Amino acid sequence: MVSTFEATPNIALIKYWGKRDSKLVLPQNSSISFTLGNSVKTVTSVLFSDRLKEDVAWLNRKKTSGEELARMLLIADLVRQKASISSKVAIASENNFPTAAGIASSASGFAALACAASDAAGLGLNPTELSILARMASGSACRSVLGGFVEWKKGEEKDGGDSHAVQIAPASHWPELHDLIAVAESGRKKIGSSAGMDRTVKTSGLYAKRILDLPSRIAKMRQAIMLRDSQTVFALSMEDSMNMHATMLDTKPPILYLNERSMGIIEAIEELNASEGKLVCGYTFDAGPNAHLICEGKDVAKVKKSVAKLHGIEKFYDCIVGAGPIKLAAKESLLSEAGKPV
Ligand code: 2P0
Repeated sequence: MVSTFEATPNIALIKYWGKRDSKLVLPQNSSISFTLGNSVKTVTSVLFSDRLKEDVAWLNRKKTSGEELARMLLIADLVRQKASISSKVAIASENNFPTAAGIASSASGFAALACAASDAAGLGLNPTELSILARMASGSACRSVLGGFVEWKKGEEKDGGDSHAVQIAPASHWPELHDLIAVAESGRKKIGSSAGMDRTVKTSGLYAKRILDLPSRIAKMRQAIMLRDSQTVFALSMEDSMNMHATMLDTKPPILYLNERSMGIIEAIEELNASEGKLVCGYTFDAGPNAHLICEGKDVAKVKKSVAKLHGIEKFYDCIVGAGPIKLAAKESLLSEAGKPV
């Protein structure tokens, strides 16, 4: 039977950038995010069937090969192992937003794939097991398996059994919070996150200080979220994003994800906050130039206006805090029962 799930990206307020174990995808530090709702999403269908002649996967209606296919099959293989099945797999996945452009398409993609594959194989995994499964393909995906406000606990165990996401608070805890994504460039990023973060861990002198500072920043962020203290959440988000991008610049050779449009957005938000006499918005950037503008619903129009006037802003996505992956009905499937794209 085909299983279809929808999952959404998440935006990290305290970032993951660096692994202590590349094979098991174990991070150097814990991270905190909220799962996005109401806008950007991935839909993924999975079928395990003895009638299929080969493993096959489509991403955005294009048949995948090489590394892209291998990464999707990594999840399928883990599921086959757990379920003790040897059937071939068909996977179809679609994003309604730019892929691999720093809007966390790998987070929503692998969260949806982990949910759909384990469901298609009848595994019935709990959220912790699903989070660990998604983590094996992409670190940030382990956070998108849960809704609301999420912490990925870095864990201590060698096998990664305690490195998974936990929910800090459900989406209903802070429904006024938005992530207004300003798309400054929708092309694929030049250097992938995995290669980029490995290079930062190896060559950035600033990185050790970041890792030292993170436990206290994480504790402060967790508390500020629980108190819905927007001033502290915005301030810490900007601080952590700038600190992560500083370690990227300090990487040899340097990694530059921000472009002149990103810089323009930073200036515009700094001016807006100064003119309001308080923080109405906190900006945060992932591995790409697109800005995530964290603000409350009442200020979205104001924030959008201050950024929309800048040259080259292609598009906005207005996201709220989302409830996490959902199983879709059979009529929403991207695959036929024969494993062909529909
Ligand atoms: C994050 N990013 O915490 C950080 C902020 C990008 C910058 O997680 O190598 O695609 O697959 O584990 O999860 C992007 O990295 O990397 C990411 P892998 P992933 O959201």
